[in-house]
Amino acid sequence: MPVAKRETSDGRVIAHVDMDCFYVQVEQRKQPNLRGLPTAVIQYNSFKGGALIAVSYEARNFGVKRSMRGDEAKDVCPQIHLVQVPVARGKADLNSYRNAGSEVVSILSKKGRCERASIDEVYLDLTDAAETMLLEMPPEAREDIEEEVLKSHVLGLEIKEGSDAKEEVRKWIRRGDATYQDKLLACGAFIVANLRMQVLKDTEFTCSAGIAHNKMLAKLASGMNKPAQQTVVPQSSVGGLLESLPIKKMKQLGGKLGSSLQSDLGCKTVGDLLQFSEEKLQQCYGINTGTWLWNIARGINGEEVEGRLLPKSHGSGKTFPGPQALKTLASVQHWLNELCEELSERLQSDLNQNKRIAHTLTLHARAYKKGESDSLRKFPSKSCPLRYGTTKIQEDALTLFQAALREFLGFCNSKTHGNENNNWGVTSLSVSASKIVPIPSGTHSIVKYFGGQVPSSSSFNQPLGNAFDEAVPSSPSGSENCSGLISYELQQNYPEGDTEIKNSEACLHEQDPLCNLSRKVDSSLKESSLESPAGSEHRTTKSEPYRDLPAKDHRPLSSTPSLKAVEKKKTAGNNLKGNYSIMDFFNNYQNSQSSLEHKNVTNAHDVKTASSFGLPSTMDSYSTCNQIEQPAERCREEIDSNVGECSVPNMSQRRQAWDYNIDEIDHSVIEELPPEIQQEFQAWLRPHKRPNVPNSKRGSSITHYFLPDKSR
Ligand code: DCP
Repeated sequence: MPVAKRETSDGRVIAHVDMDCFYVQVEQRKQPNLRGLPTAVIQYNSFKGGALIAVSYEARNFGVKRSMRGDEAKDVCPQIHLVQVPVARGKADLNSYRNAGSEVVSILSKKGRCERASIDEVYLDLTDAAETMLLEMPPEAREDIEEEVLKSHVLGLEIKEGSDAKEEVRKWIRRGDATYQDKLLACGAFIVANLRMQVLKDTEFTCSAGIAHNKMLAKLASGMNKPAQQTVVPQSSVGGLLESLPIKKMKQLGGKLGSSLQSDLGCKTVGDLLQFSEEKLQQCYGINTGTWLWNIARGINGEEVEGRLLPKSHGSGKTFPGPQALKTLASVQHWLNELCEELSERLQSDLNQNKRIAHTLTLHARAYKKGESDSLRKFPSKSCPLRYGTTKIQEDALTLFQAALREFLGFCNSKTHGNENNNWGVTSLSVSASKIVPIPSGTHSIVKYFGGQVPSSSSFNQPLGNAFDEAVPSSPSGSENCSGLISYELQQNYPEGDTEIKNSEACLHEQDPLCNLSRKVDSSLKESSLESPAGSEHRTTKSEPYRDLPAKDHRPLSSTPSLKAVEKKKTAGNNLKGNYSIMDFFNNYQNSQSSLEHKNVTNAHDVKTASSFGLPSTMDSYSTCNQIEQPAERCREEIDSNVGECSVPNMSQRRQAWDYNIDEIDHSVIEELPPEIQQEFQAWLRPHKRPNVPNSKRGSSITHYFLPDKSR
């Protein structure tokens, strides 16, 4: 949902830089003989010559479009060069494109705050650099203006027939009566032109850019003059730009909201929105969206450029169109394994290179169910805490898929499942890792993960910093949380599959392992379904008694989307920061949990419900209870019988009391931690190590988390 943000009244210079036919340029750099020739990058699919995903401007001149297949492209442009996207694990390998994007980002980020918005686009806040330039060398004082600056397009600048466009731009840049904002934009034109030239010099890639006073306008402008050009949006031209801009062209209006504006309010262009009052738009679309619409009609957008050079999430996906749809659990598992392997590699390299860890694993899929009118209904996205290690990610992704499939199909014993084969087909699969946070550097990090109080003999007695918010894992909100780079990749960059796994067909009847597993997962879901707030998309399904569940399936699963719940959860957790995050962190690395743990572990829905009644959520209770020196069973009784016993106001007190014996820590659990944390952990443990501590001394609540897992 769009978020309305007030715009600062100070002048700003924001640029949106977008690479030109990016994958083609990357391939042309690999094969310089293709430069200047009509070229397209295709996915490796053999059907009608594969799908085009990037088309060079030379090929576009012949009428080649991205929507075409290779054969069609050859029809309209017989001399076109079709380059296949690199392939790994039977799917497109985008690493070379990602790395090329990173090269560009490292150049662009030198001049101001930089936000990597997708694999090939970046926002820059150049306000400071423009202000400095304005002070040191104002545009009107410039005699020599680089060609690249003069080639800028300035919206609203009238270029009379026969006049020299570059001369007009020079005049616009140097005019004495320019507003302060326009002077800043003129400086922005210099800075961006220089950056683009630098990118070309260092990477051999061309890019285009939009320069405006906010992100929305900069993004609109960057696509107006491509390739290798830049467009400036002076404040005075905003009205004219939006007046003729088709509603669907505006970011965030391409979907249902845009359609509703067209059909319900009769708006064809963004400018048409001007006739509606803010109140009217709020009545129709809610307070926030209404205000946002009122703002965009006037070109107002206060969104900040986030300083983010790394992706918000990682993902790996693949589509299986038409006859390639996956129809057996075995084939789904095969592809999930491939996707998870890739995801795991990327998580590992993010950890190694950037010292970041991801907290949430999400599975998205598209599927159909044969012979039913609702066969197009959405396959639910599912998420759970992310455990590092390829096998664990694979296991968890499969469990998520099974839970989602079960929900998608309805009850396991419904008639449709008797005919076990070909009742369903999966046309796309993806796994993503989100909620990525940096591991704080140095020894401080381990303290952060431990929620404040570390053993008194340790040298890490400092209280927790504010890193706990970061470490709080939460349920992602489906695609909303997979925004930015990864959402783009997942939604648009799927290669098409050409492999059909002919393997043992999955069975969906009562005896089927999937049925059993799904039931188990449903049971775990039921825990939260019962408490789901009204309106939640979470679907309650038939469930087995909770006590029958094997520990393995007791990890929390949450149905997406649940943004609001996550927000609530954050609020509810404000007083609980440290305690909350450490428990979540270690839960992620536990292979199994006891029934008690399951009972207490929750998902966002639980949190929302509990919080809304002013009670600590079950998760809060979970954290709280395990931080005090009490036997776990006693604590559980307290949760069950009197939530107030484990209530929020006591948190700080209890946090102080949290302590445990080093010897109680099961080292096999530590081995599952990210290497960085392991190292610190080991260093931290060494001085305390005392062999042969009798079991009877193991009394603290932390034991609950670190005891060896007997089920393994
Ligand atoms: N991409 C893809 N599948 C899509 C759309 C894009 O794999 N459906 C990839 C290939 C593109 C890259 O993402 O090169 C960037 O996408 P853009 O939409 O920015 O398009 P291009 O950079 O190719 O061209 P343009 O110059 O029009 O921006």
